[in-house]
Amino acid sequence: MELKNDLLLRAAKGEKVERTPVWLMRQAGRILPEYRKVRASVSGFIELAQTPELAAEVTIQPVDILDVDAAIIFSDILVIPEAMGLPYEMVEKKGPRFPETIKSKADVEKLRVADVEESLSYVTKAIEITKKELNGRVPLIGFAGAPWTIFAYMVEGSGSKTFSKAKAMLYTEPDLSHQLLSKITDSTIAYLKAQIKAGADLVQVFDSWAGILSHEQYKEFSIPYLRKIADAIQDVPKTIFAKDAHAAFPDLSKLDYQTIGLDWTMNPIEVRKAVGNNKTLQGNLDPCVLYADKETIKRHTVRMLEQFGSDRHIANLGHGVYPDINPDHVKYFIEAVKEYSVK
Ligand code: 1CP
Repeated sequence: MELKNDLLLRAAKGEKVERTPVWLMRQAGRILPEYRKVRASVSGFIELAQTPELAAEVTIQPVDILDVDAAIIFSDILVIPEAMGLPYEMVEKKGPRFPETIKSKADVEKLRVADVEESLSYVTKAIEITKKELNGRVPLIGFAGAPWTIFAYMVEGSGSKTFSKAKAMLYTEPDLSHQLLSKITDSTIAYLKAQIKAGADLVQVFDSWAGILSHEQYKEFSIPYLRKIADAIQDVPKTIFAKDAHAAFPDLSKLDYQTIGLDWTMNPIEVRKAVGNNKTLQGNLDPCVLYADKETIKRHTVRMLEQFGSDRHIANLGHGVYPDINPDHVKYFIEAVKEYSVK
């Protein structure tokens, strides 16, 4: 199926684009009343994510309503631990929780490498339905968590400000940590390959907790696994988003990801110097700008576009959009990118 709008893919590959493509991290499942309506018709997030027709419906909502240049499949990074044998729950208003966590060698050995066909076919089905219903309007982004970020949830058992249990394991049990990271990596590679086979046009790896590791830890416990994933996936462009990983750009830029995501604390001009001209950069408006009025949103968006320049940029926020942001303000951002990035 020929894509009618392939701006995202061309920008990722470093090809010429008429204007900068734009999408938002967490664009599905947070801000739209249309999402909340679908969500209220099922028992919760997990049922929604596991019902391919509904997952496809909420994936497409931002394309219809916000007019973004890409869809991202509605799922969660935590489907991987579940497929490995460590199920999660979504606690209303609080987020994910693992009833069991990884504490010992026996726990790691009990885990399996995910059998994607058996455990994650609801995601690949949702991708197939979404691709069909999108009918080539925009590309579809597949995604997974980075091995370190998945490890953090599996050991900690929930979200955390410090992830101190997970970080402690890296210091006290480095060999066991590598063993767990390897299993997660193998699962992730199989999972991303299945997403691509089902129709994902680009994949993004979310290292949301990159920034809590020391530089040394990041080099030892995240970079090698990100490299293994990048080298194993060759059919579509790849994006790495490593939140708060300021010191990691020289290492990240050596990996085979065409696009590097920036959070809002990062300076696009400095990052461009650190990674060179062969990468596309994605980001990085502070999501909180979207609480402000239309003029303010426009001013900050234009400044962001100027900082990145007109080539090799995919406009986005510096992290996910917050649930209480007005969808109209999201539209102001998207419209501003479209209007002011035209060559
Ligand atoms: O629009 C989209 O992108 C929707 C699909 C999506 C994605 C890409 C969801 C649905 N989750 C994610 C990724 C995700 N999940 C990340 C990486 C991106 C990021 O940093 O934001 C992370 C860290 C998670 C883990 C997670 N899932 C959290 C954070 C927990 C913490 O540590 O604070 C939470 C709150 C969830 C729940 C979740 N995931 C997605 C939705 C719609 C929800 C809310 C659940 C509900 O509706 O009850």
